Amino acid sequence: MKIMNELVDDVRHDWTLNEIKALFARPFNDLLFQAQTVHRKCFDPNAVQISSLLSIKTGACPEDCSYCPQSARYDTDLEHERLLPIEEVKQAALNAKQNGASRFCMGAAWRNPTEKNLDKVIEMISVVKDLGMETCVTLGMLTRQQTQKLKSAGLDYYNHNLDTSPEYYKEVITTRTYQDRLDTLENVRAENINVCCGGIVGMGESDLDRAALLQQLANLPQHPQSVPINLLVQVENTPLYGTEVLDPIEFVRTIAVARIIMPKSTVKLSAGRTNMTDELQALCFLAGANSIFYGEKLLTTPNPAENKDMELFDRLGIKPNAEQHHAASETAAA
Ligand code: SAM
Ligand code: DTB
Ligand code: SF4
Repeated sequence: MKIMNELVDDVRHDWTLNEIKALFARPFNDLLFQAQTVHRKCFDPNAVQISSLLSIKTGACPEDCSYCPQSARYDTDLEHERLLPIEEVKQAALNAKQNGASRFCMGAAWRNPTEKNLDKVIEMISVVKDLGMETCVTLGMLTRQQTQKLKSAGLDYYNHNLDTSPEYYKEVITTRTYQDRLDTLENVRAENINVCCGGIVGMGESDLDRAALLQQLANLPQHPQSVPINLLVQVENTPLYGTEVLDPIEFVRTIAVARIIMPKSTVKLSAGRTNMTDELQALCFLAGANSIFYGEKLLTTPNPAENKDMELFDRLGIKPNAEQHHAASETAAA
């Protein structure tokens, strides 16, 4: 019981920017040791959860997110697709399951779903659940009525990212506000759906912006159960194409600080892995990342091949999808 209480006490929602900056500023070895110590207290250090992604509606998005190849405003050579037929989704989920994924995440290039489209997505959720997989969707902004519907459909996770700090946000997106995102997250939490919420680094933000993003995430009323840390995938003709590439050591520091300040959350090493060496990914796992997107494609951009990831896991002695939590997790109530 004592251990449980100590772990519960570790979950703080009052992190100051100075505390977070001080973590970032620690000598690298000290920071990694601290992150790995926290990680071992809450998780099996050798278990990594794997999710597969499918874009169920691609491109022609009305938003202007300057990192995103799916915005209608940028000429990115993407083939636009209408909402995929349910059979195609089922087949993709089945393949993902056979390849070893435990969660299937479906993404749509919408500002928000219409009721008609939401009903179609709900059918998809139920087909994927019937295959025995966990479900996650990312569909843009949601009302409370819509999160209610998704909860009734048995959705496990909703992905909605804060993307960056409140200050840098307006440099990246102008068509919806930071508060819009916080409101959607509130609607998801209110229905006890697990929240998957993180951001993107390497968008030209400052050190302070990365610290402020993590502060926002850690000071939400509940830590997101899953925290994706994406490294910008630079796509030609998007405004952020050509941005100076982030120092990989800074990337590892970002993972480590996320692990320390959100000790019971799964930290997901997300987009950008095709530009990372095996050694850099190994450092990310050492820093506390314990989830990845798996399969040759993210939504529209490439991701490492399945056999390459399995080979790396094998070399590192990582067990895909093994039971992760040592203690009661912060998972949303069923
Ligand atoms: N349209 C919905 C939305 O934005 O909420 C859902 C899909 S959107 C593509 C999901 C997330 O993917 C974004 O919030 C962003 O964090 C991430 N993302 C998009 N393009 C990316 C890129 N080029 N590199 C890294 N992450 C990216
Ligand atoms: C998240 O944080 N990263 C994933 C998932 N959630 C939906 C998406 C990454 C997208 C990378 C660009 C692309 O493939 O289009
Ligand atoms: Fe649209 Fe989502 Fe891409 Fe923004 S991130 S342009 S909302 S698909």
